[in-house]
Amino acid sequence: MNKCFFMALSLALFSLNVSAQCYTESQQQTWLQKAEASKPVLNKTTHHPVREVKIVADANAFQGFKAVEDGDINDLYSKSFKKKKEVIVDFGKHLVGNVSFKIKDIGPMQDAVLRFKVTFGEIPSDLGLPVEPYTGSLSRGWMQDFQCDVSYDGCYTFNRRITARYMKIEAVGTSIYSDFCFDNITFEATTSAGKSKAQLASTTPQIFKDIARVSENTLKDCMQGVFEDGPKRDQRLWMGDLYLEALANTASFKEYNLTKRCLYLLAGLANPDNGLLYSNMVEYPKPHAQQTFFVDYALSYILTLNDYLKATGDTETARDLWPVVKNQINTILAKAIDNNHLYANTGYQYKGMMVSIVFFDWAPVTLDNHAAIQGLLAHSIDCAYNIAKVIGKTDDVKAYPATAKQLRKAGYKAYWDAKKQIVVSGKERQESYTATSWAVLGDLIKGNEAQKAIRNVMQSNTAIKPGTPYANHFLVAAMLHCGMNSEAKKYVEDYWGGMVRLGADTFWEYYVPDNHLFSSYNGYTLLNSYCHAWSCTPIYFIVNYPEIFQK
Ligand code: RAM
Repeated sequence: MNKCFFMALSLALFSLNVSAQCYTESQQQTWLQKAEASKPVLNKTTHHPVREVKIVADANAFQGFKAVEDGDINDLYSKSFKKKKEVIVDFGKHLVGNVSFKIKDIGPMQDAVLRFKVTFGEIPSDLGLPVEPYTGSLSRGWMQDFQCDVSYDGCYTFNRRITARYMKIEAVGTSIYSDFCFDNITFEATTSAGKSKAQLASTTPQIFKDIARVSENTLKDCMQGVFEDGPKRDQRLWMGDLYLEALANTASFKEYNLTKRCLYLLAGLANPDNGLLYSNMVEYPKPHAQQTFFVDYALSYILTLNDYLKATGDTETARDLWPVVKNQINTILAKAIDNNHLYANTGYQYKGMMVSIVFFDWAPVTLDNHAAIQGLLAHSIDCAYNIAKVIGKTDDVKAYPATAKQLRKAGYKAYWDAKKQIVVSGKERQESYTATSWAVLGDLIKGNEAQKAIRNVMQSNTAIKPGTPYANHFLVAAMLHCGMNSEAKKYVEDYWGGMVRLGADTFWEYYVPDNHLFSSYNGYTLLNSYCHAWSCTPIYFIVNYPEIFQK
């Protein structure tokens, strides 16, 4: 399913007749100033290639390619590159930052501008799969392939941030009068993460130690000026990704200021008229939002704030952002809940105010999200009420507990097929892992029935499986929520462990075990990001459930 088509299908239209402003300009300016005050200083480390490799086809490797050691890396700094013409270097790990190289004359003298083609790869197949013909649904600009012209000073610095482990250099324009080798190739990596505070018990099985390490690497490389979704692509803050990053951060680096910054940025950029949060924002040249509204992402903001508040006790921030919390819930309740207490995402007129999407996953088949949003909404109301309790605002939201109860009752009635013991969503009674995960997490179904629902959907041959690690996270969370501890452990081991076994040193945006080339960008795999925020959460499970994952 391609992403644009999926988006078109899942569009629901919110129309909001708003009379007064929800936030004043000065309030939002203050939030943006607080975000600025929490801006992290990026830590820098310098790296050089550790080995030379070649990329070879291998049907057993992820996406059909692997990197194999080749040649002597030291030759790069002493022997003719004019003769060698091409090299692939490996920096030894996934890095994000600034790359430069310098060449050194070994011929009579450099007498011309030299031209190179340089291509970066996060994983071996980035350098194995063909870039052209380009059929991706997002900008061709995301591809990290460059033409580099090196003038007489011999130096070249890439003018944008690079995300890679591998670098392929081809000499495409050399001079008959000169020869050269490399003086240096340098990757100055950045992250706003410090040292992880996570300490795993010595009894932790090796596979979970490995999964924890790869989770932390993923999160670390996504932690820049904001919690980015993917440092290669889209290089921005998405609210759904933020929730999972914040959870993983609480379990590891504990850089709470970054979470705080992101919460304030999103609030500062929210739609002042209707109070709703936009789904994502870009930091540069100055913070600005992409003006789309994802209902589930807006709710996950509340989950993020609740987790942040629990972890830090920072009631000042929670008080500041309380109006944002209330506005998300009150607006969604007012605009999208029908008389039967069910979330109904049809029947709203589009009046140019806002386009709303209920996202949940880039699944290979279009998802019906009625059951999932019903569960998430009930859960978000609980989280909002919890925030209200901590900051003394329950008077504002007295009706929330009763509302959550009604939503659960209605959700149970509509989406629990008691006969088949399975969760069904929407008019077509679609069965999916994601609908089930959220029906469980939102307590639409509980206890034994919740366990049955998960087991049954996983045994179904027709139920829609998750497309992303994001949706897989909530499946594991649902298992843990209803006491399926050994199944949760096995799932993390098989799914994230599957990526580790395929050589991942950071976790990927997509991992569909039976279709490694899956991509929602018009099937154009090279657009996928291989260090992706929403994939980083096993560290959260491993740290928070030591009795399950550390024994
Ligand atoms: C993609 C990114 C991002 C996600 C959105 C919905 O663009 O993968 O992580 O949040 O989709």
